[in-house]
Amino acid sequence: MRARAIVVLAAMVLGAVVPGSVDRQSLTLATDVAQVAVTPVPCSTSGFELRFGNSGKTAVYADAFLDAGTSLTLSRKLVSSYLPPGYTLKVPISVNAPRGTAPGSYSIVVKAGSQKLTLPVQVGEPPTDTTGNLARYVPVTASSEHLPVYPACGAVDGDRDSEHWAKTTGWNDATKGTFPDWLQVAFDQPQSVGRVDLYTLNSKQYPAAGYGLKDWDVQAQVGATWQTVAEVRGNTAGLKSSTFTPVTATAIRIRTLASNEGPTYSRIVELEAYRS
Ligand SMILES: [Ca+2]
Repeated sequence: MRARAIVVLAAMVLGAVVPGSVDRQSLTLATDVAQVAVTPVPCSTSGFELRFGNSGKTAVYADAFLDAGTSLTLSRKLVSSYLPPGYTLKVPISVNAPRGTAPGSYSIVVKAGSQKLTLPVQVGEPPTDTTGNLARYVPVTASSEHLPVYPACGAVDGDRDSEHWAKTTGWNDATKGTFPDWLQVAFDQPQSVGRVDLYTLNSKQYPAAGYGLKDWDVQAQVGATWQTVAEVRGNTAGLKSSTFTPVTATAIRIRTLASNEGPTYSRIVELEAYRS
């Protein structure tokens, strides 16, 4: 203790800066791009790399604060790090815009010490589906998500290929052994729906009969109430198409009841909804 006290005292006498006392003037902020373009769809992969550096001669602990206002969502709003002298930390930041975000110019402001950086963001028009699939590009939610590789948005990304499983192109819940789970898509305005196609996991390694969804209900939100419009039981196929008398729905939900693997997980590679 005595030796340490002497070292600290010596540092104070010599005017040295010990880590923790931030030399705010030495912090640097930069990005790898001059602007971020964002498409307001689920699973959008827009973003940038934040370069947070220390140009000083002493190590610092420092924070960078990111603010995107209320329209955009960021994967991180705070980057806290130890920054050795001359070191630049590179942090990937993803940027998303909810469906319905007005196309136009936005910005992200990053602050660290006395430094401030403004990064322009351009939000584009949402893409238009040309296949008649009402679930494509619309907001999707789930009872739980097994992140990071099985997000709910993977079930509406247009990729039906089970060989891409575990690469964010399908949904897997996060409550092993517990059913029911649910996956839901919500429309901008009421849509007439008469058919729902569900692609469950069916790869060479993980065939549907062993790992796919076995039992589920197809439900539609009509007005304020949820109606069960189809019941699937004992499924062993990779694709199950459910047709029913069309309903005018604001949302479609898959309520999962059982997997062919037994009490494990719900797995949906793609969910599609059509008028008929
Ligand atoms: Ca998919």
